[in-house]
Amino acid sequence: MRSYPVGLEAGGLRFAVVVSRFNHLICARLLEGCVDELRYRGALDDDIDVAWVPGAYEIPLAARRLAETGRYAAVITLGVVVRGGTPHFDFVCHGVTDGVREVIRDTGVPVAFGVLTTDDVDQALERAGGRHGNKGQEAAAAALEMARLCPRLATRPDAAP
Ligand code: INI
Repeated sequence: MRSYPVGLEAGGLRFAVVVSRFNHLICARLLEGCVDELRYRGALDDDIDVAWVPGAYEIPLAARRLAETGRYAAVITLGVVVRGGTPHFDFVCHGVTDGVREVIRDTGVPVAFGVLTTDDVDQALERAGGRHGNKGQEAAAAALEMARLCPRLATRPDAAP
Protein backbone atom coordinates (compact mmCIF):
# COMPACT_ATOMS: atom_id res chain seq x y z
CA MET A 1 0.00 0.00 0.00
CA ARG A 2 1.19 3.48 -0.79
CA SER A 3 -0.11 6.63 0.83
CA TYR A 4 0.36 10.22 -0.16
CA PRO A 5 2.10 12.17 2.57
CA VAL A 6 0.13 14.80 4.46
CA GLY A 7 1.81 18.18 4.07
CA LEU A 8 1.00 21.26 6.09
CA GLU A 9 3.99 23.42 5.22
CA ALA A 10 2.81 26.75 3.84
CA GLY A 11 6.20 28.18 2.90
CA GLY A 12 6.40 29.14 -0.77
CA LEU A 13 2.63 28.97 -1.33
CA ARG A 14 0.31 31.88 -1.97
CA PHE A 15 -3.24 32.01 -0.57
CA ALA A 16 -6.33 34.08 -1.20
CA VAL A 17 -8.90 34.58 1.53
CA VAL A 18 -12.44 35.73 0.70
CA VAL A 19 -14.22 37.00 3.79
CA SER A 20 -17.70 38.43 4.22
CA ARG A 21 -18.40 41.71 6.03
CA PHE A 22 -21.88 40.56 7.09
CA ASN A 23 -21.63 39.66 10.80
CA HIS A 24 -18.33 41.51 10.70
CA LEU A 25 -17.16 40.89 14.26
CA ILE A 26 -17.43 37.11 13.91
CA CYS A 27 -15.98 37.10 10.41
CA ALA A 28 -12.99 39.10 11.66
CA ARG A 29 -12.36 36.39 14.26
CA LEU A 30 -12.53 33.71 11.57
CA LEU A 31 -10.04 35.71 9.53
CA GLU A 32 -7.73 36.04 12.51
CA GLY A 33 -7.80 32.26 13.08
CA CYS A 34 -7.19 31.64 9.40
CA VAL A 35 -4.24 34.01 9.06
CA ASP A 36 -2.70 32.82 12.35
CA GLU A 37 -2.78 29.24 11.05
CA LEU A 38 -1.21 30.17 7.70
CA ARG A 39 1.55 32.12 9.45
CA TYR A 40 2.10 29.30 11.96
CA ARG A 41 2.55 26.92 9.03
CA GLY A 42 5.13 29.18 7.42
CA ALA A 43 3.23 31.45 5.06
CA LEU A 44 4.57 34.97 4.56
CA ASP A 45 2.19 37.89 5.09
CA ASP A 46 3.01 39.00 1.56
CA ASP A 47 1.67 35.67 0.27
CA ILE A 48 -1.78 36.08 1.85
CA ASP A 49 -4.23 38.22 -0.14
CA VAL A 50 -7.56 39.09 1.49
CA ALA A 51 -10.72 40.11 -0.40
CA TRP A 52 -13.67 41.43 1.64
CA VAL A 53 -17.12 40.99 0.12
CA PRO A 54 -20.50 42.35 1.33
CA GLY A 55 -22.10 39.03 2.35
CA ALA A 56 -21.77 35.27 2.06
CA TYR A 57 -23.80 35.30 -1.12
CA GLU A 58 -21.01 37.26 -2.85
CA ILE A 59 -18.27 34.84 -1.78
CA PRO A 60 -18.41 32.45 -4.76
CA LEU A 61 -17.90 35.10 -7.43
CA ALA A 62 -14.88 36.58 -5.69
CA ALA A 63 -13.48 33.09 -5.03
CA ARG A 64 -13.93 32.22 -8.70
CA ARG A 65 -12.16 35.35 -9.95
CA LEU A 66 -9.25 34.70 -7.59
CA ALA A 67 -9.01 30.98 -8.40
CA GLU A 68 -9.03 31.72 -12.13
CA THR A 69 -5.95 33.92 -11.88
CA GLY A 70 -3.80 30.86 -11.24
CA ARG A 71 -1.88 32.86 -8.63
CA TYR A 72 -3.05 30.89 -5.59
CA ALA A 73 -2.35 27.41 -4.26
CA ALA A 74 -5.72 27.58 -2.54
CA VAL A 75 -8.57 29.93 -1.75
CA ILE A 76 -10.15 30.09 1.70
CA THR A 77 -13.72 31.32 2.10
CA LEU A 78 -14.98 32.74 5.41
CA GLY A 79 -18.42 33.95 6.38
CA VAL A 80 -21.25 33.67 8.86
CA VAL A 81 -24.87 33.03 7.96
CA VAL A 82 -27.25 33.12 10.91
CA ARG A 83 -30.74 31.66 10.63
CA GLY A 84 -33.45 34.30 10.78
CA GLY A 85 -37.19 34.01 10.63
CA THR A 86 -37.41 33.94 6.85
CA PRO A 87 -36.31 31.64 4.02
CA HIS A 88 -33.51 34.12 3.23
CA PHE A 89 -31.12 31.99 5.30
CA ASP A 90 -31.70 29.00 3.03
CA PHE A 91 -31.19 31.01 -0.14
CA VAL A 92 -27.93 32.51 1.11
CA CYS A 93 -26.70 29.11 2.35
CA HIS A 94 -27.51 27.39 -0.91
CA GLY A 95 -25.96 30.24 -2.88
CA VAL A 96 -22.66 30.06 -1.07
CA THR A 97 -22.38 26.28 -0.75
CA ASP A 98 -23.42 25.55 -4.34
CA GLY A 99 -21.29 28.42 -5.59
CA VAL A 100 -18.12 27.34 -3.81
CA ARG A 101 -18.62 23.76 -4.96
CA GLU A 102 -18.91 24.99 -8.56
CA VAL A 103 -15.70 27.01 -8.24
CA ILE A 104 -13.84 23.90 -7.13
CA ARG A 105 -15.37 21.86 -9.93
CA ASP A 106 -14.72 24.46 -12.64
CA THR A 107 -11.23 25.61 -11.67
CA GLY A 108 -9.66 22.60 -9.93
CA VAL A 109 -8.23 25.00 -7.35
CA PRO A 110 -8.72 23.91 -3.73
CA VAL A 111 -11.30 26.13 -2.05
CA ALA A 112 -11.80 25.66 1.68
CA PHE A 113 -15.25 26.26 3.11
CA GLY A 114 -15.04 28.26 6.31
CA VAL A 115 -18.57 29.63 6.19
CA LEU A 116 -20.54 29.11 9.38
CA THR A 117 -24.26 28.39 9.03
CA THR A 118 -25.78 28.56 12.49
CA ASP A 119 -29.10 28.89 14.28
CA ASP A 120 -27.97 31.92 16.28
CA VAL A 121 -25.08 34.30 16.94
CA ASP A 122 -23.92 32.36 20.02
CA GLN A 123 -23.36 29.21 17.97
CA ALA A 124 -21.33 31.27 15.53
CA LEU A 125 -19.21 32.85 18.29
CA GLU A 126 -18.52 29.41 19.75
CA ARG A 127 -17.00 28.43 16.38
CA ALA A 128 -15.03 31.63 15.85
CA GLY A 129 -12.51 31.29 18.66
CA GLY A 130 -14.92 30.03 21.34
CA ARG A 131 -15.43 26.62 22.89
CA HIS A 132 -15.81 24.90 19.52
CA GLY A 133 -12.52 26.23 18.19
CA ASN A 134 -12.03 28.51 15.23
CA LYS A 135 -13.41 27.32 11.90
CA GLY A 136 -11.25 29.90 10.12
CA GLN A 137 -8.19 28.14 11.44
CA GLU A 138 -9.61 24.76 10.38
CA ALA A 139 -10.39 26.07 6.91
CA ALA A 140 -6.83 27.33 6.55
CA ALA A 141 -5.43 23.95 7.55
CA ALA A 142 -7.74 22.17 5.09
CA ALA A 143 -6.76 24.56 2.30
CA LEU A 144 -3.11 24.02 3.02
CA GLU A 145 -3.41 20.24 3.09
CA MET A 146 -5.26 20.23 -0.24
CA ALA A 147 -2.78 22.69 -1.75
CA ARG A 148 0.01 20.24 -0.92
CA LEU A 149 -1.91 17.10 -1.86
CA CYS A 150 -3.39 18.08 -5.24
CA PRO A 151 -0.10 18.48 -7.17
CA ARG A 152 1.13 15.19 -5.73
CA LEU A 153 -1.89 13.31 -7.11
CA ALA A 154 -0.47 13.65 -10.63
CA THR A 155 1.94 10.82 -9.81
CA ARG A 156 1.75 7.78 -7.57
CA PRO A 157 3.03 8.16 -4.03
CA ASP A 158 6.46 6.81 -3.20
CA ALA A 159 6.60 3.22 -2.02
CA ALA A 160 7.20 2.77 1.68
CA PRO A 161 10.93 2.15 2.38
N1 INI B 1 -25.17 37.46 4.47
C1 INI B 1 -24.38 36.80 5.34
O1 INI B 1 -23.17 36.66 5.08
N2 INI B 1 -24.88 36.30 6.48
C2 INI B 1 -26.21 36.44 6.82
O2 INI B 1 -26.61 35.96 7.91
C3 INI B 1 -27.05 37.12 5.93
N3 INI B 1 -28.45 37.30 6.24
O3 INI B 1 -28.90 36.83 7.28
O4 INI B 1 -29.19 37.93 5.51
C4 INI B 1 -26.50 37.63 4.73
N4 INI B 1 -27.27 38.31 3.83
C5 INI B 1 -26.70 39.11 2.78
C6 INI B 1 -26.33 38.32 1.53
O5 INI B 1 -25.19 37.50 1.74
C7 INI B 1 -26.00 39.24 0.36
O6 INI B 1 -24.91 40.06 0.69
C8 INI B 1 -27.19 40.15 -0.02
O7 INI B 1 -28.35 39.36 -0.27
C9 INI B 1 -26.85 40.96 -1.29
O8 INI B 1 -26.59 40.11 -2.40
